[in-house]
Amino acid sequence: MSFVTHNCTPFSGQKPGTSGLRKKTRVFMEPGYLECFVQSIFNAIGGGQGKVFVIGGDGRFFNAEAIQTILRMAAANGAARAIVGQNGLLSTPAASNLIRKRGADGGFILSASHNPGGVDADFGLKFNGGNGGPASESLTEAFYQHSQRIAEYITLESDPLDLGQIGVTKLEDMQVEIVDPVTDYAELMREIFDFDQIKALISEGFTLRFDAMHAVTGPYATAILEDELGAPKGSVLNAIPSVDFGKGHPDPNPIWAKPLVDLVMSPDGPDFAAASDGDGDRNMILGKGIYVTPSDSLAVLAANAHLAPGYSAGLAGVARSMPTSAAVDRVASDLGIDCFETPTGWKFFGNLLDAGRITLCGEESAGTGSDHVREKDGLWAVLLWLNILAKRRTSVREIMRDHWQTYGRNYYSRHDYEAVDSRKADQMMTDLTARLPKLPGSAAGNLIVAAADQFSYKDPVDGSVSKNQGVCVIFENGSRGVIRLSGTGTDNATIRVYLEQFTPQGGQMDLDTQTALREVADAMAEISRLPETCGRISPDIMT
Ligand code: VG1
Ligand code: CO
Repeated sequence: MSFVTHNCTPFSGQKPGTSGLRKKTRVFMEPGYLECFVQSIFNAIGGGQGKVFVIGGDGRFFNAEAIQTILRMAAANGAARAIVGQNGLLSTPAASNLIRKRGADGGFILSASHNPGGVDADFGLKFNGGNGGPASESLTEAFYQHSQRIAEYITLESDPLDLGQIGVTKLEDMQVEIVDPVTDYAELMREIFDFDQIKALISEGFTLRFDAMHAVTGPYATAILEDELGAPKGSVLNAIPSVDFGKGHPDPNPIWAKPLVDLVMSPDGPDFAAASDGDGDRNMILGKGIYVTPSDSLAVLAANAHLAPGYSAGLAGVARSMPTSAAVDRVASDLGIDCFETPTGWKFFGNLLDAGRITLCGEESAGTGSDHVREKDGLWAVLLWLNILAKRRTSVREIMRDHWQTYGRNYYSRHDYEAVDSRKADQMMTDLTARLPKLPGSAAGNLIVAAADQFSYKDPVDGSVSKNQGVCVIFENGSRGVIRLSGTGTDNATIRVYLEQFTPQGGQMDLDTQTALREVADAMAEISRLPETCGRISPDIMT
C-alpha cells in the first residue's frame, strides 16, 4: 500500500445546494471529481488527522465505490477511525445517530435522497458535523471556497475492503469498523417509544403497510415494524434496497407512491400506511381513506408527542421551515411554547436543537424530526404516529378531524414545476423580487396583497443571516403563497409554489384541497408571472 497525491482541477459552479452536493452520477464518476470534493471537505474542516468519521449511504448506484474512495482518502488524510454501515448502507438519521453516539467528528452520507438512482440518474454527497447535523451554511460555503482553489488530493493505492463483513479491520493506520446499520438506530427508537403499547395495538388486529420504495429504510422497517413490533410479514413493501430504487423515484408523495395511496383509499386498505424516501429521512403518512399533509402531520405530532415516553415532559419549543403551513404555530401557541420559522433545509434547525430551544421540527416536504438526532427521520415519524394511535385508540381520520375542530384547518398544497429552463426561472425570480415593494395593496385575481417580501432569516442562536430564502406573499384574507427555486435538483430548475388558506374552527373542514386553494393559486400565478415567463400553465406534481 502506498500514499499517492493527485492533481485536482478546481471546480467551477459546483455549489452544494439545500442538502449537500448533488449531480448526475456520471459527473461524480468522472476521475477525480468525487475525490477533489472530498479533499475540499477535509481541507475545510482542518484536515482529517486523528479524526473519526461515520460513512454510509442510501445504496444507490456508485454508493459502494464512493465509500471505498472516501475510506482511502480518510486513511491518507490521517483519520483514526471510520465507522461504516454494513454493505455501505446507513439511512441519514441512522448516520446522524451514529455520529452522536460515537462522538465522531463528522460523517459522509452518500445520497441524493428522493432523486432517482442509476448510472444515468443522480448521486450526492452530504457532510454532517460532530453534532450529527447537516453542515451549516458557513461550512457549506467553506467547502465551496476550498473546491475553487484546490490543487491536489491524497489517497492510498489499495484493494477495496469487504464492506459485507461486520467487525474491525484496518486500512493502513486507520481502523475501519463495519457495523450493522440498524442496531443502534433500533435501540434509540426503543428508548423513545412505547414499543409494548404499539405491539399490543398490532396484535389486536390494527393493520399497516410501510413502503420502503426499494431504498434504505427497507432493512430498518423490516427489523422494527415486522420483527420487533409484530406486524405480519409483507407489511413492509419494496423492502430490499436496490441501486436504481426499482427504477422509481424514492419520493414519498402521492405521485411516486401512488400504489400505496390507492391501497389506503380502497375499502379493504390498511388502518395506517407510510412511505419513506431514498435516504430514510422523510415520510408520508396515510390512514384508511386519508392522506395527511406533512404540515398537518407536524402539527398533530406536536400536539400529541407527550403520549410517547421520550416526550412525556412536553416540548421545549417547535420550528418549521417558512414554506410549511402555520398549522403547528397554532398548536405551539396553545401549548404556550416558542415556534420558530426557518429557511428550507434541515441545517437551519441544528442550532435551535443544539441550544435546547426546540424539541420538534419539520418541513412541508415530509421531513419531521426531533432532538433525538440532528436530521429529519422518516421511521421515527411513523413510530411516533403509531405510538399516538396506540394510546388514543382511534383512527387517523378521527385524529385529523379532531385536530381541525380544535385548531382550525390550514388547507395546504405545494405545486412543483419541474425541468424548467433555468434562465427563465431565474429571470422570473429576479423580476418578481424587483416588483415586491409595489405589490402591497394591489389586486391579484380575487385577492388583495397585504405584504410581500423575500424571506430573510436571522439565526436566534448565532445571529447569522440568510437572505433570499423565497418570496412570501400574504393576502388580506389571510391566505399565503410562497415561491422559491429548489436547491436539490440536477435537471434545470424546479419551481416550487406553496399555497395555504386557513379556515378557523367551525368552518368547512372537508373541502377538496385544490378547490380550497384555487384563489390563492390563481393569485400567485398572476403575481409571479410564472405562466408567461416560463411557459408553464399547470404543475407537474401537487402534494
Ligand atoms: C427539498 C425540500 C426541503 C428538504 C430538502 C432535502 O429541498 O423542499 O424541505 O430539506 O429537499 O431533503 P428543495 O431545495 O429541493 O426544495 V432530502 O430528503 O432530499 O435530504
Ligand atoms: Co431524504
